[in-house]
Amino acid sequence: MKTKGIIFDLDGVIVSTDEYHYQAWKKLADKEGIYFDRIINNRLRGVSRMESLNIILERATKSYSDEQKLLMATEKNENYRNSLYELTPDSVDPQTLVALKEIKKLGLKIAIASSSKNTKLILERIGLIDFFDAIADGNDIKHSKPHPEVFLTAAERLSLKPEECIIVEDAFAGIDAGIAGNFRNCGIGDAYKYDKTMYPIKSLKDILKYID
Ligand code: B16
Ligand code: MG
Repeated sequence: MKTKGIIFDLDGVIVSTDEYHYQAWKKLADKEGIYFDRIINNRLRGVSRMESLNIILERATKSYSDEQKLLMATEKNENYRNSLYELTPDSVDPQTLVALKEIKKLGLKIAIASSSKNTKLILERIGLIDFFDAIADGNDIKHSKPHPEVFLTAAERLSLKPEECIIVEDAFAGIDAGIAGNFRNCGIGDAYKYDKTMYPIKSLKDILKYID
């Protein structure tokens, strides 16, 4: 089916907020004396804040109550949000902007589909809040990736069918979510090497090759 829309993940695709997530989780893990590294961090890509914390706590030597977990997730989010104020429009790779404008020029619709509840703040900071035709984020969904809900919501807001869209992801969980929702996918960053990635891309401009 002809491609009519591209749905982008945010963290790790449009902007490198994935590094801020890592730094904020690392600070929390170090404080609690829990081993955490960048390999484990890759498992947090695309999954919700609380699911991320539960993955980190797999290495904990003591157990935590739900109340303690909530406090930890809140503390991490406060540190993470403080780092988001470092973002400016210059935080977006100029090549990313060129690719997005090129896709729009072809007449395709574009959307953001992110598990993050901080999506709007990030898009405001990088000056792209009004750039996309639709936004679906962590505030709109019950299930985070690998569930397809966020991509299905974005496609619906674009008034497109999943088969008419390509999703772009850096997370294994995001690629799985796209497949579960019947979307074609491009994998960038960590997802470049994933065996379920249909179109591995090094840079966003490579998407143009897969638009039919
Ligand atoms: P927040 P994405 C995801 O965003 C991140 O990849 C993931 O690491 C994070 O836990 C999740 O958002 C929730 O983020 O704590 O800001 O609500 O990759 O789907 O854009
Ligand atoms: Mg991501």
